[in-house]
Amino acid sequence: MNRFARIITALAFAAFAGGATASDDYIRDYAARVKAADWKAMETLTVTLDEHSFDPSQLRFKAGKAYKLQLKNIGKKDHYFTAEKFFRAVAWRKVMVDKQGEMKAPYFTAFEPLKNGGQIDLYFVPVTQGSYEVICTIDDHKQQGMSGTLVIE
Ligand SMILES: [Cu+2]
Repeated sequence: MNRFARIITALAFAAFAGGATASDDYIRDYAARVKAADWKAMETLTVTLDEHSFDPSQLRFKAGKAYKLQLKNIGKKDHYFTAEKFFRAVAWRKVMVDKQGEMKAPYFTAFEPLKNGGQIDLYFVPVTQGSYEVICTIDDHKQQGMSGTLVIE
């Protein structure tokens, strides 16, 4: 192999190695998984955001089951519910702000229910088993206690 071919081979390998990984993947067949789930048996869970906590801070989900996760901010400050890896491990049906609208996308990164009662409802089917971190990314809120764990089993 001449020097040029060796460089090309190295570049091709680097491109392959730098391709999709678990951390930047998402549930590509989400529409089929959402359709297959039993939405009549949907379970509703609520997380309350406040200064400076998620309550509860640990949630467990069963893969394949339909969920509505309500995020309610009862605090005096805005807060984030950021769980990038978890949000790529579930099949999204929709995200809803009651009487305001619905959003649909293959995956999301973060949600910010606004202070003094803001609420966002997430509809999804958990897929990839694992333990995922959720944090509030505003200022030092994570250090003050706004972190939690979302488990898919
Ligand atoms: Cu916060």
